[in-house]
Amino acid sequence: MNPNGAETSERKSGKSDHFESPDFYHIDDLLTEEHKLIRSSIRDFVKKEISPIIEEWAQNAHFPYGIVKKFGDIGAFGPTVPEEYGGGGMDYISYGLIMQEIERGDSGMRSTASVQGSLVMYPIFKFGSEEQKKKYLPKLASGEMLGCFGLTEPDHGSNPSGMVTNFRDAGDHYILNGAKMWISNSPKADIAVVWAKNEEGRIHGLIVERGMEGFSTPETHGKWSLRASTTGELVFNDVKVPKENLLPGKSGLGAPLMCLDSARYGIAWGAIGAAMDCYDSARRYAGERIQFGKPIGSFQLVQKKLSEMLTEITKAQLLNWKLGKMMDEGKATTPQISMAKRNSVEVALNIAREARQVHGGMGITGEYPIMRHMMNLESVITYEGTHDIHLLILGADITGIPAFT
Ligand code: TGC
Ligand code: FAD
Repeated sequence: MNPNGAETSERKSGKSDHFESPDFYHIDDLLTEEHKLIRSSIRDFVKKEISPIIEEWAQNAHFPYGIVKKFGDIGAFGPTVPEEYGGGGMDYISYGLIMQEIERGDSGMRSTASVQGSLVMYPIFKFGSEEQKKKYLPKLASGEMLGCFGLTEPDHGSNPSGMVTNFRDAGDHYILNGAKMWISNSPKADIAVVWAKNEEGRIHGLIVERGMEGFSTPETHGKWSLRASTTGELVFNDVKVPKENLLPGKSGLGAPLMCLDSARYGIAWGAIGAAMDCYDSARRYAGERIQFGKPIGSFQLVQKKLSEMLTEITKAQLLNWKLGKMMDEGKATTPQISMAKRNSVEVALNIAREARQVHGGMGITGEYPIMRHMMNLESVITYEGTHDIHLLILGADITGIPAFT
C-alpha cells in the first residue's frame, strides 16, 4: 500500500529502493573519487541483491547462503587485507563506506560481512603464520569459505577473560573442550576462529574446521532480531586440533580485543547506514502521506523529528569519517572506537523509533524497512560490547579507573 491506501506491490517486491543518502554537510567533499566509486558500487549491489528480498528473508528467518559468494565477488570481505592474500588493499574509510552501505540494506547482512572481514580474516592476517594466511585468506576473501569468531560463552559475555573453553597439548595435536554461544555465521561456517585457554590459562586463537570430530554448530532459533543472519553455538567435545592451527602471532585477551576494535569501527559506520535508511523512508513518507488535507511533513512535530534525525546523522557521519582517518594513521584508540560505536547505535535506534512513528501504523509492517532495522539494532547495541560496556571503556579512559569489576 502507498501511504494513502493504494496498492504498491513495488515496495513489497523491493523494486522501489530509491534510497538517497543524506549529505547535509557535504561530507562527500572529504571523500576521494575512489571512495565514491566503492560506495556507489556497493549501494547498487544492495539495491539489486538485498533490498528486493530482504523483508522476505527476515520474515522467514532465512539466511541467504548465496550472498556469501556474491559478497566475495564485490570485495566486501576483508577490504583492508592486502591484495596478495585476496583482500582489497583498501583504506579504512573504504571499509567504513562498505559497512555503511551493506547495513543500509540490513544489519544481519553487514554482520555476515564484518565477521568474515574483521573477526576471521583480520586475526588470521595479523596473528597467523604464512601458511595459514595462504591457506585461508584467499578463500575467505572470495566467499568460497565462510568463517565465524568464537569468543562469547554461555557464562562469559561481557567478561570474556573468564572463559572456560580450553585446550591441552596432546603431542602432535591439541585437544579442545568447551562451548561458545551467540556466534554469527556459525551454523554455515567452514572454519571458526576460537579463543580458548591453554593449560597455563593463557588465551590463544585456534582455527577449527568443520568436519573435525567432536565439533558441532547447533543453530539458535527464535530470534526477533538479525533474522536474516544465522547465529549458533560452537560445541567442542575433545576436538583434535592440529598444532599448525594455532595462531602463533599473539596470545592473551588483547588478541581478540584487537579484532573487536576493527569490527566495532565497521559497526560505527554500519549503524549509521541503517539510520540513513530510516530517515530517507520517513522523509519520503512525510511528503506523501496526507492527513487533515496536507502532507504530514507540513506539521511542525513531524518536521522536528526529521530535523533531529538529520542533525544526529550528520554529527555521526563526521565522527565516523574522522575516526576512519585515525584508523588509517594507526592512531585510533579503543575508547575512541567505543565512542563511535556507542554513538552510532544509539543514534540509529532513536532514529528508527522516531521514523516508526512518522510512518504511523504502516511503520510496523514489512512494507517499510523501519521495524526490521529497529529490531536488528537491538542486537547491534548488545554485540561487540554492550552499550554500557562501551560507556565504561570511556569512563575508564577519562578517569583512569576501570569500573568493570
Ligand atoms: P583488560 O584488562 O582491559 O585487557 C586485557 C588485556 O588486553 C589488552 N587490551 C588490548 N590489547 C589490544 N587492543 C585492545 N583494544 C585492547 N584492550 C585491552 C590489555 O592491555 C590487557 O593486556 P595485558 O597484557 O595486560 O593482559 O580486560 P578486562 O578483562 O578488564 O576486560 C575489559 C572489557 C570489559 C572492556 C573487555 O573484556 C570487553 O571489551 N568486553 C566486551 C566483550 C565483547 O565485546 N565481546 C564481543 C564478542 S564478538 C561479537 O560480539 C561479534 S558480533 C559480530 C557481528 O555479528 O557483527
Ligand atoms: P552479559 O555480559 O550477561 O550482560 C548483561 C547485562 O549486564 C548488559 O546490560 C551488560 O551491559 C551488563 N553488564 C555486564 N557486565 C557489566 C559491568 N561490569 N558493569 C555494568 N554492566 C554490566 N559473540 C561472539 O563471540 N561472536 C559472535 O559472532 C557473536 N555474534 C552475536 C550475534 C548476536 C545476534 C548476538 C545477540 C550476540 C552475539 N555475540 C557474539 C555475543 C555478544 O558479544 C554478547 O551478547 C555481548 O558481548 C554481551 O554478552 P551477554 O549477552 O552475555 O550479556
